[in-house]
Amino acid sequence: MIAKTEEDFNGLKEIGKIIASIRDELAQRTTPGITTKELDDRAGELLEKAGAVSAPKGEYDFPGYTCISINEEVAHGIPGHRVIREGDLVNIDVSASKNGYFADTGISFVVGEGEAVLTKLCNAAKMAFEAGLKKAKPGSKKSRIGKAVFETARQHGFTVITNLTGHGVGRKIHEAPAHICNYYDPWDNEILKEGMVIAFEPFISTLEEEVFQKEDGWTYATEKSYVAQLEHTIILTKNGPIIVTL
Ligand code: M2C
Ligand code: CO
Ligand code: CO
Repeated sequence: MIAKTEEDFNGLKEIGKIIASIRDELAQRTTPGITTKELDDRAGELLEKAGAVSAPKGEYDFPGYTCISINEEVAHGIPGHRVIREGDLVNIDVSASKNGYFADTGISFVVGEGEAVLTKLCNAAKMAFEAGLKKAKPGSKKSRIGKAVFETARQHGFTVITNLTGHGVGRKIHEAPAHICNYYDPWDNEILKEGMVIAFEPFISTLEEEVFQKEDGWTYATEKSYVAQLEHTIILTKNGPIIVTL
């Protein structure tokens, strides 16, 4: 969407704040021995208390309030009986709506002491996010964001996932612009606009460049790589980006 009115800005900030605090509470509760379903149940309680509706459940009939992905799972992981272990790479992705406004946020992190490469991967996702954010300006080409993400991944010895992308958000969970790539697409001539609302979510990988969908019809996974994501909902303005999910 293009945010124009005070109501738009306030609506996006309200749902952004709600999902950011749910993301942070779930991340804090992610300790060895807890199941992904236990985390998701807590998200369900928190969403209800806040008067918000899970976007995956409400828009796509996803079997969970949030998407929780572990190790070889990259995104759209279904909360269930999988037990989280020390050293696991976990991604928690929370998206929801309130009063007709949608926001989307996600974070990857390592539980307790893990392999050094996993921590490095999560830090690279953060750096790719920051590099892309610098290019997220009204009047600039959308493709500059992906270029910055790709270059940052390479600088840190990693690659990017080419078949998962960021997207527009605001009045729907996924809306125009359809794709914010993790690499430079020379055919993408789209210009970012004042007030444009995007969910920017670089996916940085240790090796493979594509995810596949598992037989459950939801989970995106890799064969032999780890992938880290960092996602925030951002309103682009001439005075700089407003991150509503900080
Ligand atoms: O937009 C995402 O970040 C998720 C969508 C949840 S709806 C089941 N919030 C995303 C991540 C990866 C792939 C597609 N979409
Ligand atoms: Co998301
Ligand atoms: Co998203």
